[in-house]
Amino acid sequence: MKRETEQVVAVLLIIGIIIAGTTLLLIRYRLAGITGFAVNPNATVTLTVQDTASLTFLDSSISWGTVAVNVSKTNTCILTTTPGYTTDSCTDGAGGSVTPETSGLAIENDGNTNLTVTLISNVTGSQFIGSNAVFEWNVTNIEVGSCLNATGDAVAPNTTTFESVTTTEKVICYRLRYIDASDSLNISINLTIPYDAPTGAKAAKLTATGTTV
Ligand SMILES: [Ca+2]
Ligand SMILES: [Ca+2]
Repeated sequence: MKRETEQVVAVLLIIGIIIAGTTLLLIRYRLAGITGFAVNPNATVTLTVQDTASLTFLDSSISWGTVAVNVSKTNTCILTTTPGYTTDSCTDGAGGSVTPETSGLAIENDGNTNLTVTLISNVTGSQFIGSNAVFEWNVTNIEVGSCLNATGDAVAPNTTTFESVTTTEKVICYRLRYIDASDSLNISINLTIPYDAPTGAKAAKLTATGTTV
């Protein structure tokens, strides 16, 4: 009897160990499964796009060639917005002959930020051509909506009529947009060359500057 009892105990122990082992395996399995569901993996990709302020001249020159002044003591008036020369801006009649220049200068915001654009000339009219010369610029949008005002409304650039160039920086557009469909300005030039202007080659340099706004 005693032996039988011992065998029973031994069997019970073995069963107990198996159950315990099975339980441990189940717990371990469940824990592994729970861990897999609980983790909620996230990934992030971050970067910062740098502002690039860039302004370029699409059309960077006006060349009128050789201008023959009028011998009848009238001024020669030339304008980039019309082919050849025009008498529209002259107060005393037609002038001489000039090589046609059908377009003015053109600038474009080719960066990725809006720009406040200023324009400056290195010379005045009299320094460029001679006494009593007129040297004027006029800035207009090439593409609709290119220029915005300080509060973000679409506006014409700041020189809506011809006005004398300045040798100090003049703001011509508070916000020239960078969006390609609306990012360009035209600079027309109007010159009046007195009949008695000193002869020789003449050159003026205009500088446009864009500042991130
Ligand atoms: Ca652009
Ligand atoms: Ca454009």
